[in-house]
Amino acid sequence: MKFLQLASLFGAALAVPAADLDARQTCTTPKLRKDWAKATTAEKTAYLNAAVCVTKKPSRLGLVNATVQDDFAYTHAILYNQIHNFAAFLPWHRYYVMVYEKALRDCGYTGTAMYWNWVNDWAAPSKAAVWHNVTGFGGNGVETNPNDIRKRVIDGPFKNWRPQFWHSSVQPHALSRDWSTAQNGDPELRGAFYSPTAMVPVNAKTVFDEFRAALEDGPHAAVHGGVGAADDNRGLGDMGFNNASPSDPLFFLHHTQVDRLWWLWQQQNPSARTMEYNGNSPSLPDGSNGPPVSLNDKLPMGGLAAEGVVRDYMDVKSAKLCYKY
Ligand SMILES: *[C@@H]1O[C@H](CO)[C@@H](O)[C@H](O)[C@H]1NC(C)=O
Ligand SMILES: *[C@@H]1O[C@H](CO)[C@@H](O)[C@H](O)[C@H]1NC(C)=O
Ligand SMILES: [Cu+2]
Repeated sequence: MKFLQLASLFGAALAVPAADLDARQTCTTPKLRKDWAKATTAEKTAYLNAAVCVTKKPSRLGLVNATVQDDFAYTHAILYNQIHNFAAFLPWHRYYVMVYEKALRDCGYTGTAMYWNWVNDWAAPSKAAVWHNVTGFGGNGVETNPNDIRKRVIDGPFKNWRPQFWHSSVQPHALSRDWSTAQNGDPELRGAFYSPTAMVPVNAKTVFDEFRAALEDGPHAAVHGGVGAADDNRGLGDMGFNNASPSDPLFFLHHTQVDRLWWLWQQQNPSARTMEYNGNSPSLPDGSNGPPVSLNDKLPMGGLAAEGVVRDYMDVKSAKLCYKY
């Protein structure tokens, strides 16, 4: 009798569909994401080896002449208007960085995503540890080809990496960076836009979507432009105003920092802010406001990974994320 009862309990448990089992998993040991500048040489080397591997593995999406790194750039470019300039910017990129972390693991990496804390480097961004030619991502680009005004990265582990995409079109080219120079007493790479002083009004926002807009339009955009768009906004580096900006592996250290800043904002009032999600969806074709966003909104991942739901990507300690800073 006892055995039968137990057996039927097990039977009931086994009958739960796999998706529900997944949702019930808990996060007991969140993995720490580290600051690149504070990681050991061995940790940086392990990350870079896996990141180079991602730029060499054949596309999983079946893109011609392309690699897994191109899959990331392509997916970001195709979904661009659905994942920027409104609330989904934060949870979508949180999920996306996690998908990249998984791609690094598929290349033998056992660590976690890392971040470039550009707030610490704002006064002299060109001296940041991330640009090191051996234990970093290489530095600024230089003009090497009179027929291509993009500036090629010629040092570091990605000097031979050739992204396939430029915006949404096939345009194979060498990885490029085009740093903004120091101007009017401000540091190079637009550092003044992500200094501790510049961060004060961003972090002081008290409504999720106002924080999202201030972070996205301010420091987030300044780092893209500072690394990839020189002084004339032409966007001649991959990280510049280019919706295939994930072609530059540095993109993921930038976005892990954006993610960390959101997490820090949530930590100012965790009970209210961890699940706070608001604002309007992108404008409708007739120009009117899109509908208000919801925690039940979908997060498309274009075949790179399963479609997600916003609710599962709000809390870094959720079952699907399970990390800490
Ligand atoms: C793929 O690469 C080959 C050889 O470089 C080239 O001839 C072909 O046009 C490329 N196809 C695409 C779609 O880029
Ligand atoms: C890295 O930069 C240093 C200093 O400029 C230089 O001496 C060294 O040769 C470079 N190493 C590589 C692998 O590019
Ligand atoms: Cu983006």
